[in-house]
Amino acid sequence: MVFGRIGRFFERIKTGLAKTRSLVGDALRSLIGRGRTIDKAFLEELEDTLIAADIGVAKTEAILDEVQAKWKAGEVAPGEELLDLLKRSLREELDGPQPDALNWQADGPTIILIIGVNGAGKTTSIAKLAKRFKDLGKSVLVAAGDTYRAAATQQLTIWAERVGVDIVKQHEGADAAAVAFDAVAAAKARGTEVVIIDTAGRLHNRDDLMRELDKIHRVIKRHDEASPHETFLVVDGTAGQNAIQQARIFSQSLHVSGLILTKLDGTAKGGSTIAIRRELGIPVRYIGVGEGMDDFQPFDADTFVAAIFGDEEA
Ligand SMILES: Nc1nc2c(ncn2[C@@H]2O[C@H](COP(=O)(O)OP(=O)(O)OP(=O)(O)O)[C@@H](O)[C@H]2O)c(=O)[nH]1
Ligand SMILES: [Mg+2]
Repeated sequence: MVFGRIGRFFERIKTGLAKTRSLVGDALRSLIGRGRTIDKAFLEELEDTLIAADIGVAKTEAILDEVQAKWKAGEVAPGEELLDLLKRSLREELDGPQPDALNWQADGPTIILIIGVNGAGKTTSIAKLAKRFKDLGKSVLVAAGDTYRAAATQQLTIWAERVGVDIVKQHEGADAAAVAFDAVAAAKARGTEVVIIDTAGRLHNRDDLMRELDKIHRVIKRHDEASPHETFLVVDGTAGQNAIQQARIFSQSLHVSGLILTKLDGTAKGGSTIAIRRELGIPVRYIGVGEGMDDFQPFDADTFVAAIFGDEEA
């Protein structure tokens, strides 16, 4: 049974990453698979292919250096061996905690704060996370901490109903920190195991936003000094360098424990996962591969690389 379930997950991630596979995996396979000699012309083509795959300039250079060094030392042969070297290098870059290995709390709720720029996919990812945790047998409560827009609370309410989890919310314009405080209080009273707090992606300016996040921190710490136990930064995986830049602002102001990369289904830019992970230095914890509540995957480097290259399950 368990294997069947994992198999379905793998099929889903393969489907979700289909566009990335044709740009990244297939391109690299067709360039390298022919077993061409590793000369200057080949390395230039490899560089172009890696850059086109959006894995970032830094990682591209690191790979080229490694390939050249290993080739000179006679440690790698063209063709399959080189392809394996490349996959290994990508897996190492993406490595992080085991899937779903969060900072789970044994007594009291595990509090997860979700942050990110507007439109990145925060609210949808909260629904998916709630579903994921529910499937893992945990009780979940979501907090409508984006009080900036009435529609934000409404959107989360609909998701909470669909997924079948509790929600704590207030009126538009309410104090987001008060919503977060009440949500944790409710979870403690009800014995709920996980609280996921939504936040606004946009306030009037960046200082407002950071002040609000700061305040949420302060009030939930009144419940539990160690909270939030996880802070996930949601990043639109299709937005390229711009997304990295915006994400960096958050990660400089707050401790971020993990990334959720969204919208990897509609794009060939899945390779940017590597660039984002490298540039922010934060492990990827989950990825979104569609708009539905099951279009979500705990991130695993081996599975991700296998899916990109169209390999059998890792
Ligand atoms: N294709 C695809 N669409 C996604 C994914 N995740 C989110 N979306 C879509 O992206 C849009 C924005 O998602 P939201 O969850 O509302 O984003 P948000 O960060 O909460 O936005 P604000 O609250 O406005 O800051 C919605 O139309 C979602 O359906 C994904 O993994 N794949
Ligand atoms: Mg939202």
